[in-house]
Amino acid sequence: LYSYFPGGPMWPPFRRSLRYAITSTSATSIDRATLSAVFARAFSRWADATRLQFTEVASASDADITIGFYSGDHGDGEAFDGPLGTLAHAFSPTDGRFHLDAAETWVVNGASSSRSGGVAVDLESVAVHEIGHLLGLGHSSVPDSIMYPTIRTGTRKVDLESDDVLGIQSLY
Ligand code: TQI
Ligand code: CA
Ligand code: ZN
Ligand code: ZN
Repeated sequence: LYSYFPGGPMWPPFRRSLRYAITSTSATSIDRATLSAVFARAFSRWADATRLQFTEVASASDADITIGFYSGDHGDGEAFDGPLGTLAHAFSPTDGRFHLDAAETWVVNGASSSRSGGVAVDLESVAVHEIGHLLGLGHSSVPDSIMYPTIRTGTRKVDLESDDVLGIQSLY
């Protein structure tokens, strides 16, 4: 079953249209247009299950949600750890920060972003999971759900399970 963060934080009911900005991409070799497309697809999975709408904006100052790639210690007390381990993290509502570990070998549509030969991590799968956290979902005990706390490396899992849909629909 799905879960929420302690206290059930959520985006308030009068905020059904959320804006996101992709703000820090210098630490990744994935090009900007590709990132826009991947995150747009990831947000649309959640938009399709709710009345929420997501729009990309250019500037962090206009955004509710900010997305960026960082290496190691990046100033929020949750340092990244190099390849594998922590892949990304997102804060609960209404913080809106979503950070990705630039040290991962991110894969988009089956194509790797680096030639390092590291273990491939599917960017869209991680994005769909982290957006669940941004919206207020915790982890689920259903193994096939997006919000299950582990994923096999190299796997692509981007479709919401009925458990994810029930969880987000009871919140929004
Ligand atoms: N990052 C953890 C995660 O997003 C960070 C985390 C641990 C966390 N406990 C939390 C975030 C509680 C919110 C609430 O779960 S991760 C996966 C999965 C990670 C893991 O890098 O380990 C995905 C990121 F589920 F596949 F294991 C994305 Cl999809
Ligand atoms: Ca890592
Ligand atoms: Zn961070
Ligand atoms: Zn998680």
